[in-house]
This record gives sequence, C-alpha cells and structure tokens, in this order.
Amino acid sequence: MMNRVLITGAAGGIGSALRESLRGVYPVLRLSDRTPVAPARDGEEIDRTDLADMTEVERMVAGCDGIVHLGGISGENTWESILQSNIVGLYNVFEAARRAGTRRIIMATSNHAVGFYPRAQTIDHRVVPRPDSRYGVSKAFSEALASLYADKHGIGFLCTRIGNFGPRPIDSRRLAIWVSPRDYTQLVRIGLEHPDIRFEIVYGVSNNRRSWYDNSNADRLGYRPQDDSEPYAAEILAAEAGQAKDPIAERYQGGMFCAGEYDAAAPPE
Ligand code: 15L
Repeated sequence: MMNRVLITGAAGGIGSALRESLRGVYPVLRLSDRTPVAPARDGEEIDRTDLADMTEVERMVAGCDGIVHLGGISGENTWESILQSNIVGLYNVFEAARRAGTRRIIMATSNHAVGFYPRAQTIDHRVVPRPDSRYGVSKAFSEALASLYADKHGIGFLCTRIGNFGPRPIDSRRLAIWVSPRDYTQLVRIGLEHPDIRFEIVYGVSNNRRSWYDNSNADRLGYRPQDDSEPYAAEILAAEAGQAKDPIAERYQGGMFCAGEYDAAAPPE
C-alpha cells in the first residue's frame, strides 16, 4: 500500500499533470520542486528541496513509500549542470531513499538514453544504451544506478524511457514517441502498484502505430495504452511537407540531439 508518494520535479509539465491525475489515488502526494509549486490542497504537501543538498533530500524522502523521480534537467545542457542535477542529485535521491526504506521508485529516464539507434531499427528494453547527448548519458547513468540499488538494496525500480509527453504529438518525430498524460499515468501506477517489480525498463510511449519501440516489457507488466498518435499524423505531415530537414536528425531516433556538436571530420554514420 502506497500511503505517501513523492513527486520530484513537480512544477514541470509531467509533474503538474501527475499532480492532477494521481490526486486522490494515494492518500498523500508530496510535491517537490526548487521552483514554486501551487499551494497544497487536501492530501498534498509542498517541498522546495534542492536535489544537490543531501540533508534536504533526506528530509524530502522521509516517510515516502514511493517516489516518482522527474526532478533534474530535462534536456541537453552543460556538463557542470548535468553533473549537479542529474548525476549528484540523482544519487542523493536514490541513496536517501535507501536509508529511508522507500520501496518503489519510478524513474523518468528518456528516449535520449538510446537516441543513437537508427529510426529504421525497432528496439526493445534489452538494447545497450546509445546516448545522444550528455543529457542522454545522465539518463543511462540513472538506469545503471537504479539497477545497482535494485540488486543490492531491493528497491523496486520502474525505469520509464519517456518519449515526448504532452496532450498531443507536436511534430513528425514525436508521432513515433508521443505519450499522452493518461497513458503515462497508467505506467506510473503500474510502477507503484505492481506486486512484482525489482528492476524493469519500459518505454514511456502511447500505443503509436509509428513507434520505434518493442514495448513488450510494459505489456507484460499490464500496460494497456489508450492513445495512438496516428489521428494527428496527416495534419502534422502536411504542415512539415517541403520543410528542410537535417539528414542526421532524420536518421536517428534522438533527432536533433544527435545532430549537435559532432566532429565534422567524423560525423555520425
Ligand atoms: C526528453 O527526454 C526531454 O525531457 C523532452 O524535453 C523532449 O526533448 C523529449 O525528450 C523528446 O525527445 O522529444
């Protein structure tokens, strides 16, 4: 039974949506973010922890049965920023959870942990990471750290490689990786409530006909996504017709994350 569930990164897009969709599902939601979060309602607690500060993180996780970890940087950035937020901050959350006896963590990893797989290839949860950015490396690190804390300390982890979360897909790449709020909520609830999770990787995507993923591991855990990007496809493709496209971004699943900063003498193959 999950009594108190902590959401880190609660002020962001996914955090704000989960605040609504999980309201009343668990007795208490603790909503944490460095940036301001709207005031607490019944069954909510607000927290302003900086994830880089272990003492604050220990206070943040105290008394929480489950954590949905969305906090940190959600796109490419400098190494120093990624290091503080997504490596040090992540370690602090997992280590504080271990000390506090937290039973489940839902990790917001990303399609960018595997972004250098070509779009022509369907990948499942067993492929080795192919990060497309420093950000993608930090997400691959989160999966490795989750594996360690699952094997050694018995915390149950559901690592959700999120595609692109939103009310609708926003471009042709996102037709393959879109996840709707209700489908992502379903996945988070599986992570918190499934009786038998130790360490699992799944793709946080809807039931998209154009998907690049074999999401059979999520199916096995009971995920039944309701949404498909296809009804949006004609409009999106028509709007993009004739637009100049970057050939490297178009070749790889990570899109523009793959097309930045590469060595011109040895471009991605
Ligand atoms: C992500 O991992 C990011 O958090 C999000 O902002 C988008 O860039 C998304 O991937 C995407 O690939 O569309």
